[in-house]
Amino acid sequence: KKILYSGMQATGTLTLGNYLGALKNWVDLNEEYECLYGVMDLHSLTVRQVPADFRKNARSLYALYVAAGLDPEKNCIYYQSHVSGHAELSWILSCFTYMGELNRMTQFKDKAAKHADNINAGLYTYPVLMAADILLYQSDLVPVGVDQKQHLEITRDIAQRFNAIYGDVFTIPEAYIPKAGAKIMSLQEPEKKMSKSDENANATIRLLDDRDSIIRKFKRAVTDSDSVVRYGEDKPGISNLMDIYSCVTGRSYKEIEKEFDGKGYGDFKLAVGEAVADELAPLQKRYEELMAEKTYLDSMIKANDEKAQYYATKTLRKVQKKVGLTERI
Ligand code: AQP
Repeated sequence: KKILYSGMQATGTLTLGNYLGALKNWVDLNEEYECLYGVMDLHSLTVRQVPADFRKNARSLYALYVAAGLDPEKNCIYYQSHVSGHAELSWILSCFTYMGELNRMTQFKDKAAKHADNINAGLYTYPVLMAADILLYQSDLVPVGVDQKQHLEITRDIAQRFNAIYGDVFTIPEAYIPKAGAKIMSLQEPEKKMSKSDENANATIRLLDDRDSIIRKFKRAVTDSDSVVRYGEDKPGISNLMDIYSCVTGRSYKEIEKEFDGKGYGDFKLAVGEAVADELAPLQKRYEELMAEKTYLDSMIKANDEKAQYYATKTLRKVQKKVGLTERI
């Protein structure tokens, strides 16, 4: 089987964007691949975290992966920080990455603008750590939202550069970007992507929001002064809601336009809210069960950390040898 790798940062409760852009597709691709999913806690440190909240978010993220349908007995779901190879490979790869390349990363520019008081070196070298995550497991496929496309490209460039010098050390990974849901936008500012760290509660749907909040947030979603449910660049708010509705119900834009022909935005928003709440209900129930029962997750974390460590060490030793670091006796 080919290898699939992906992960998310533990920077807050996941949003519907994280779910439709990434997590839902992970579940769909699950059978076809040998899958590894990381709780990317080292990446999360690029933004200042409150330690106790951070630990809770990491655990909650792990439980959400499982609640969404990823079986930790079949998939390697582990904590990035528990496998030292990520940081070690990241250092070596940073010596094969040019400043000019990193300077072109749009996510760095966005995040630097957002966190102007803490533009740290980790934020800058974030794509190198991400390359290490992926290359460490010889991954073939990396399902991500469209915002991560550039990071996948730099990962491929670094791997190809390394392979050109040392032979076929790394598998060159492909990005998997879903056709629908790759970029879910904020409900309050539909020109901006929906983001975990958005402070405006009405802008994001969190996977753990209750049914009433979900419906209320959709009711308050910013749209336009028109009243026709139609997909188009001139209608970013409605188009975003259509995108969400389409992902959740499997209906095409055309079918949605027909369904709401002659009806107002109120009916449409309510339908989207209800469809999303229905989609998330089973996940939320499973999540509560998992969080209440401590030992199951603990044992899965332990077993999978060890598994990830085993794969990672294999690649890391090979890389160390290739670059000429002295082997351990
Ligand atoms: N709005 C989105 N639409 C579709 N996909 C999205 N992703 C993120 N936002 C959207 C995808 O979710 C995965 C996890 O992302 P991450 O945790 O690595 O961080 P991120 O991309 O920076 O996501 P956030 O939610 O915006 O987090 P913060 O606020 O902490 O920066 C990725 O596959 C991403 O593409």
